[in-house]
Amino acid sequence: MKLVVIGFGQCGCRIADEFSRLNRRARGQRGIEIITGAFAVNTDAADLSGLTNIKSDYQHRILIGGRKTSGHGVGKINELGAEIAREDGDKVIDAIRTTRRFFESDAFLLIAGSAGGTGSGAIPIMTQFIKERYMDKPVYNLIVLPFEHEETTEERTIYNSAICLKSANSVADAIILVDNQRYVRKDFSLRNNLAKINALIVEPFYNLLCAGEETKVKHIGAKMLDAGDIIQTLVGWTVMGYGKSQLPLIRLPFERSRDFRKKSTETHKGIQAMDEAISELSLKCNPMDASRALYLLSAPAREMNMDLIKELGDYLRDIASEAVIRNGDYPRERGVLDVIVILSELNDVEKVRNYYNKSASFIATIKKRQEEIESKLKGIKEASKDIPSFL
Ligand SMILES: Nc1nc2c(ncn2[C@@H]2O[C@H](COP(=O)(O)OP(=O)(O)OP(=O)(O)O)[C@@H](O)[C@H]2O)c(=O)[nH]1
Ligand SMILES: [Mg+2]
Repeated sequence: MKLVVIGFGQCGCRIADEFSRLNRRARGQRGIEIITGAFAVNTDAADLSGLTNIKSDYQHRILIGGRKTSGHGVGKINELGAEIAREDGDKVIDAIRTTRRFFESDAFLLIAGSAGGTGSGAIPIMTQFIKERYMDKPVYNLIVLPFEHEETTEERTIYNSAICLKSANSVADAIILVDNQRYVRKDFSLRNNLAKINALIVEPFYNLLCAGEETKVKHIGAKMLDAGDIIQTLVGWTVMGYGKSQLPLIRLPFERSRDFRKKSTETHKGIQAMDEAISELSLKCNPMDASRALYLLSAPAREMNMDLIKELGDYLRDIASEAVIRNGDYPRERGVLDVIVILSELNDVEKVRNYYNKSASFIATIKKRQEEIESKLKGIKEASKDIPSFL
């Protein structure tokens, strides 16, 4: 599957930059293209300069809202981010038009953090713009939710996230939710290592996008997972998971592949990887709420067998029993077996619901505060009524 990737704001741009790196890896290691165009859109000029992989010309690193922000961002005011996107959105459309291999793209992936200003406001507006112009291609969002410490220290974090998610959900074909906090659960040092988190967010896309682009027979599985399967799976609220098991690099001659012990070890490793994918989903959710699901098993050809694929299917069927499940196998890497799981068309996401609930009370607080300020201002104005003025 080939994507046009567009990042908005600091978070979105850095992750889009990571996708650009992923494409270079696919080209170098596998001779495959998975990204037809990668763009970074921001109101902050310094952030755009800090990227490393996306081409550095003005049609790939796109500065918007220059007049309004003088290149310094919108300071978490996502209403301003949305307004700027409405005014400058054409710059992005013009840039997409220059993508040489645009016609080969299967879908758009727009990326942003929900808690900031630029990305949070721009992503729903640009999703709508792009959908109106390119009706034949799905437009997906990947939205990054804030760390817990951001939610507790800054009220605007939750409010921004709620507006961003509600707006995006009304226009995007699917929203892949990624919770920053999930990535620091096991390794707290990651809180300060966004680059590492970005690499982890993007990693599952490597095999997922490559699998359907292979042309060499030895890399085509018994059931090839292609763009059609992915497009059929991605609908509405979506989460992804990724798990990996190491395998011995070399098999000794006496470890015959028909040995029953070896076969049970393979199955065990496969289940272990899927277990990890499910427990490390990009956002905590209940798999029973998914109406669609997909899994892709990538492993050396000789480690894969139909039993293993079936076992993985049975496992997923048990935990996501309401879902239509698609699957694929991808004969590839030496020494590792990995499993990617997508749960989509989720009919409930607790975290999103909580953002909505908390924001509803926040809106009332803002209104009350605004009224208090206005009444105080009125008081001081009233008191100054008889004082002469130089102006
Ligand atoms: N995973 C990840 N999250 C990030 C990154 N940069 C920022 N964030 C998160 O994104 C949110 C803030 O959004 P930003 O992208 O910095 O904001 P922005 O869109 O640039 O908007 P303004 O700076 O307000 O104009 C916070 O929740 C951060 O934790 C990143 O590189 N990776
Ligand atoms: Mg910024």
